[in-house]
Amino acid sequence: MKLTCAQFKKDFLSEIETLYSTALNDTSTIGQFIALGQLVRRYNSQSWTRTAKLYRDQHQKQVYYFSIEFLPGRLLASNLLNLNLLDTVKKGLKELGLDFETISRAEPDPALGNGGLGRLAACYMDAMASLKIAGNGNGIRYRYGLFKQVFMDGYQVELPDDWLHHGNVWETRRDNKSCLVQFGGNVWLQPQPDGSLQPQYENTDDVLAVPYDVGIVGYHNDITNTLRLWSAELPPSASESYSSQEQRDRISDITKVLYPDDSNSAGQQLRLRQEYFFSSAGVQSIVRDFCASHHGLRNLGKKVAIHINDTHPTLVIPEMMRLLMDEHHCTWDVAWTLTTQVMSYTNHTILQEALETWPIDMFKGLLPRIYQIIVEIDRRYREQQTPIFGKALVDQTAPLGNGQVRMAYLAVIGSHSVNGVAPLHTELLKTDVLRGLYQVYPERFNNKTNGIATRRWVQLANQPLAHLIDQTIGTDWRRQPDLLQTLLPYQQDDHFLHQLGQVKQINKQALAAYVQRTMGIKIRTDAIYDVQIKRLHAYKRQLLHVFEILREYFQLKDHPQAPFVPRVHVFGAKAAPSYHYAKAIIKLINVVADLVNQDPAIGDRLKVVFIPNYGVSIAELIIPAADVSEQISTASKEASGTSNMKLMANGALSLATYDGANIDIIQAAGAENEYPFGLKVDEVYDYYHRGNYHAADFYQADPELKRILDSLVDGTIPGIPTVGREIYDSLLRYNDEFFVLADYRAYVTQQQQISRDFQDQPTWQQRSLANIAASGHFAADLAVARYADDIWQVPHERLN
Ligand code: Z16
Repeated sequence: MKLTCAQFKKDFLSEIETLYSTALNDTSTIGQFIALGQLVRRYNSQSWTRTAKLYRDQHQKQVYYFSIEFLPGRLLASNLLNLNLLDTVKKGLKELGLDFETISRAEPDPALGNGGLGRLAACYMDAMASLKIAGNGNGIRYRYGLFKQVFMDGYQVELPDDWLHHGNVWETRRDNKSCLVQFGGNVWLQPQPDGSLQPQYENTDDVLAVPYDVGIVGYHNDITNTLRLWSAELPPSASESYSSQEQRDRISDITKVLYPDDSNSAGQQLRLRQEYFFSSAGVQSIVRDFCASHHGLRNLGKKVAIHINDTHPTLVIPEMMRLLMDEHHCTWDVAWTLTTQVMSYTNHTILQEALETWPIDMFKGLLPRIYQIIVEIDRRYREQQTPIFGKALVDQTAPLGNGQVRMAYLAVIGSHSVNGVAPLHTELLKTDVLRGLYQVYPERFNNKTNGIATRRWVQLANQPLAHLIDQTIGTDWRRQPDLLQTLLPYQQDDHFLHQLGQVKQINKQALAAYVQRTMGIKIRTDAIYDVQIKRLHAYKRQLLHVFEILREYFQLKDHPQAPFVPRVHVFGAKAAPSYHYAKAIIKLINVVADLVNQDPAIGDRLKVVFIPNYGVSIAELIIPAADVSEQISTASKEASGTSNMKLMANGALSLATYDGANIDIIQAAGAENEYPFGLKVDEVYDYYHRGNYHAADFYQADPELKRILDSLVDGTIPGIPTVGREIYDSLLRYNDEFFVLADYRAYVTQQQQISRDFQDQPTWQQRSLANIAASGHFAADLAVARYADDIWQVPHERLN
């Protein structure tokens, strides 16, 4: 939009006056943020109204992205960027004596997700708006986001994330769009005069679902889509019957807090309540809007696409069946055809412990009518498929089995599409986790490699780099990230490579200042910044990285005079509060950090910084400063990864196993520009099948590795008698489930190569550039365009 600096200043001062009835210099930073946020909302409000009208007038097919997590990050700067107001606002604030970055940091970072899955949903919301897709998010407005992490004595301690303390400037509560969601009670089918059966309910727990809508601004295109987050409340009419505090709490508990489990299913009844709550409210409001727009229900599949992000929203399938049959009197067959036309499902993991199943006993008590419908889905599936595929395969793939509701199977059976998030992952779905269903429905399976919002992760997070790119190839890459590949010829331009190095320096200085200010650790900016940022999980193998740190530490202790290329190891990671082993690794990293950082013999050559409370905002600070991107999961375990893409786009070289999207990154940028290593999926699977992995052999055969393992238990690393022993035992007594020892030597070999290569800065910058130039492949806009073409079948704007 168009706005002069003078007008902005006037508007801002008037907003301050309206809100606070005082002078600007008498307001707090959070107060200034809120005023600025309100103003930005006002600037954009007509766009939001117009967008809704545009989609209505054009009868556009609507996409609804259902996700139990959305991790949008702070919205002030990204909204301003997308509205093309960022420079005007920065300038105007400066003229008023204010600093945009300071105000921006006052915005709470909504941590309504655990990690990759929630962040992916947010990147896709941004991409849908930027592609003019009628895209809607549907999720939960958690009162408390993912816990705030602090370290006490090196242990993780979790504190509540009170992100709504000052309210949320970006949301609009829409009472008139509320829905009732029913839990529990008894249900029976009452025969009707026309012979149909109508369910009757008694003693249900009714919950009011109130939506809070957030505008999602498209990039320079006057589009504002909607992210709808539901909050659970007491139904007004029922106030008297919910007299006890306990009953009130049971309702508000539904949306009180995000479950902090990443790639793991907690299996709690409250989680199932959350899942049905936002699935039901979302589907109800879709069907309500659809009927209001005068489309006959038989057109549902032409006008609506519902995407199921991981299994958490799978109950949209039986919920849609329920609405179509019980409220709109469709036959089963009509309802089923419509439902499967509308639904599509993304799988994000092959880890067994992450695949959701619910005990039938719990399920049918909480959701009796939904359970009846699943029983019928199961019965028909068996009836139809047994003659073709035989009883064994059908037993193994039916929605009900072993006393459980199997959510992934239900999702595949009730959708027309199921996709994995990287080529390897999709292959493993077909051959391993969903092998049986792949036999039944081969045409449903497809791959959609993940993508990232280049706008947030380069344009906003790395403005020095963005400006250098602008000066070099012009600004079109900001709309079309694949144009980044036109940077590649500058590999031969010494001046450009020098500037690229300077950009990295600036970003390292910013990170170093943060680390100094918040942790009191001084880090040099000429060191290699070796970064591993992701959830703490055994399969992600932060432990392997710790072993490298210990190797470097012993090297410096043994050979203090030998040349050593300075390194800073940067970690960011939260552990699920109930994940004992992950917490042990956190303690180990912190203890090793202290040991190394305090040792005068080490000086500033080696530093370890474990930045607490990793999240989107801290990622925006770390990623632009990274030289090395650690992507070292056990092959087959990381479905895709997305920090690998963000780090690549910011010029880091990947030190990576052949897992998830690492494979595609290595392919896109060229193996000569990365550090691939380690077991391939086939080798990992061979070990499984032959049962011939013996971790102790690697320990015995490699004295350096033996010394590192022994240091966990022999007092070399002080203060970890229990934790050290637990980790040691996981490797030697319990045979190293994730093949850390098998990959140790290959990993270290690449680390040593990195230290040599980094000293040749021009060559290093050439390779950094190769990564930046190839990163356009992984733009969310491209990924979402493929979802739009292949799965949702909705039009989208071309990417130019
Ligand atoms: C999650 O973040 C992911 C998978 C999952 O089952 C649950 C959660 Cl909360 C991650 C994958 O681990 C990661 O590899 C992938 O890049 C990401 O989802 C987005 O697809």
